[in-house]
Amino acid sequence: MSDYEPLDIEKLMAEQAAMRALPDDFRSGFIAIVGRPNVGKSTLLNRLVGSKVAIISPKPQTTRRQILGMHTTDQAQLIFVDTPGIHEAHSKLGTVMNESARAAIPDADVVLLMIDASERLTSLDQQIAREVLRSDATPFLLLNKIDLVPQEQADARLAQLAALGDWSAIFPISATTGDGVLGLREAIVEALPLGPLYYPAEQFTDQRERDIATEIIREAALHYLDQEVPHAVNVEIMEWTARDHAKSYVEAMIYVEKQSQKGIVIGRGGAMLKRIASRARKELERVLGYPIYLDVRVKVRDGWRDDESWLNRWGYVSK
Ligand SMILES: Nc1nc2c(ncn2[C@@H]2O[C@H](COP(=O)(O)OP(=O)(O)OP(=O)(O)O)[C@@H](O)[C@H]2O)c(=O)[nH]1
Ligand SMILES: [Mg+2]
Repeated sequence: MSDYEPLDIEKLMAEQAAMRALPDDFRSGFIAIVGRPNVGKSTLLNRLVGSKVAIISPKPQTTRRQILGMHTTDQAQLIFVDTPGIHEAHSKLGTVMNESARAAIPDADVVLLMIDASERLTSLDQQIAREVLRSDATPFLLLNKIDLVPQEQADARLAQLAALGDWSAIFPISATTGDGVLGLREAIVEALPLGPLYYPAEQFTDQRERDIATEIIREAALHYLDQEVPHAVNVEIMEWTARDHAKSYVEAMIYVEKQSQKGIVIGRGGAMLKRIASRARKELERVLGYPIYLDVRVKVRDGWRDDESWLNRWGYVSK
């Protein structure tokens, strides 16, 4: 008996045939999505990919690391890189998040700088714009959430943004309604270089099921928690037992930074934790497509956001 999976020759041959069938003018490349927290980067990623790849929340600093989302057609492979919102960091985690976001810029073929049409333009937006324009990537500026503002306000903001620098193109869009997103995707394909398939055509993210699960549990926690608590939450999968023809068993730990936060996450008689776990389980089953038995507990790790060993353990590293 070998320890290795048997080779699936038919699958390999089909993959090779697919590779051979690539047209000569096939395009591919990396498209970084950057901007301040909460501007809608992850919402756009999910829409461009057509599946839920990244979690979304109205609270800032939701995304904590680079997340890849792929979209492959007969003509092109678009590899989107969602990044953490660039912000003024107050912890090691914040610093690492910013570094990881900035690192996506020089590696990209196209950079999408996203601005929230419903918010004022800040000096941080201008600073990020300078960084994007300084890179060799094709710079696209996206004015997002145009569904939230009157046309005149969007027009005024577009004029302001045009003055920020020499953009290859500026797109007013709504990541939520999809307005303007198809046109954006077509322009991205045109801006990509000729290139190979970097990932199998059917792959749409670089995350493993476990990574997706930790994020979805954190998304549910973010949904119910307020103020400082969401930022102090981290999730780790402790056990994952796949069972054929039955529910997979998943044990997860929610870490917080203080005893008082643990009390809030558990809630009176465990009510809050039940709500978080129930919401997370439903979403996880929807995304993964099979039943899950989810057991969630809570533990305190004093000041983990400033503790390098915990940050490393959870894979929060500068890319
Ligand atoms: N009305 C409206 N809301 C949007 C749009 N795009 C995103 N949002 C909302 O804005 C909030 C933030 O969205 P995210 O996609 O999590 O933002 P993000 O830029 O990834 O945020 P971080 O990960 O924290 O940097 C969520 O409540 C979204 O539903 C849009 O086009 N219109
Ligand atoms: Mg995000």
